[in-house]
Amino acid sequence: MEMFKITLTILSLILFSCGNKGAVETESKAAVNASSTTPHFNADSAYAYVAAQVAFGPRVPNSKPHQACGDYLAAELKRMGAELYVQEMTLTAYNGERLQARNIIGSYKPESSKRILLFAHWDSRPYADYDPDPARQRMPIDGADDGASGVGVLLEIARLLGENAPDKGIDIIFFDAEDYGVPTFDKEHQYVQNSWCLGSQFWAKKPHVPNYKAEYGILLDMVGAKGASFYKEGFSMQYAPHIVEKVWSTARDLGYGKFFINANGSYITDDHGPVIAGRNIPCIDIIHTNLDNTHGFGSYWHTHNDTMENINRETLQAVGQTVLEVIYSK
Ligand code: AHN
Ligand code: ZN
Repeated sequence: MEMFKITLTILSLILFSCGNKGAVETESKAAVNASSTTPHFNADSAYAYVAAQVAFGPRVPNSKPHQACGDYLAAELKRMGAELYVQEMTLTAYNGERLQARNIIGSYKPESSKRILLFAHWDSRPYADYDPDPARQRMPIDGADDGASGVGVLLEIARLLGENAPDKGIDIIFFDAEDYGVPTFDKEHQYVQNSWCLGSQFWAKKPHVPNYKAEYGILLDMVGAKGASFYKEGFSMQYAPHIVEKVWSTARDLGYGKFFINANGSYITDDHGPVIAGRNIPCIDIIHTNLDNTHGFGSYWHTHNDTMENINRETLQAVGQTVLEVIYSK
């Protein structure tokens, strides 16, 4: 025992006298400050979450892949330590069809009154109405970017929230039936209003928590394509210009200015609309647009080319790390 004590004393003497301890300590403190408390977004992990959704097949309401993918998303949020809410709904589509749908919600720090809402749609479009091949326009699409990318980024953020408790409440909502809007080939129903964003319209009228309120919301829609460009979307600038500035300047500071373009974009019908109008929550939409195309989106939009081949880790990284920095910073 005595021998052991002496050995320990000698050992600590050696340890404490080795090198310039003061300098080492200063250096490690600086490194901690520089990296702040924001966790590192793993783009490989996000990519795998996008691929996992696409592997179920098109997530069209009333289909087997939709049911299975919804179960998977709910189980993942739960596994990542979120408090889970599943809002089941029967929605009516533009053509009168009844859709069995679910909004899937994961909450971190549910007791906190200061909250941030992050959301994306998890369904995929039942049609490829912009596909160049007319014979395939009535078939559902993979929706790797249109749907799965936003959910994939948010699942990676959920994983990190489970490991690094945030200092404020965070809600992640996967809205259903965003992409069931009237297709261009259906001449009978072109007059139907509000055919997009059915799940978020339902939630805005009946949120998962009565009187739900958040400080602000961030929608991720088509955030995974190679070479994506995110312009400052019209409704975002109208209702949440301070959040747009915060997100775009954070992205620029992180070195992602080539994705987050410092210029205004068009007004887009999307899930942020019902959340802004129905809950009075300022929201922004991070969405890839491209004005070279008549419809204003990527050339693969609502076609059979919206596949995993188009998904790029660098884009997922830019969006995921930027959103993380915004929600972990003061
Ligand atoms: C319209 O084209 C009306 N809205 C685009 C919203 C959307 C569709 N996002 C993904 N798919
Ligand atoms: Zn779509």
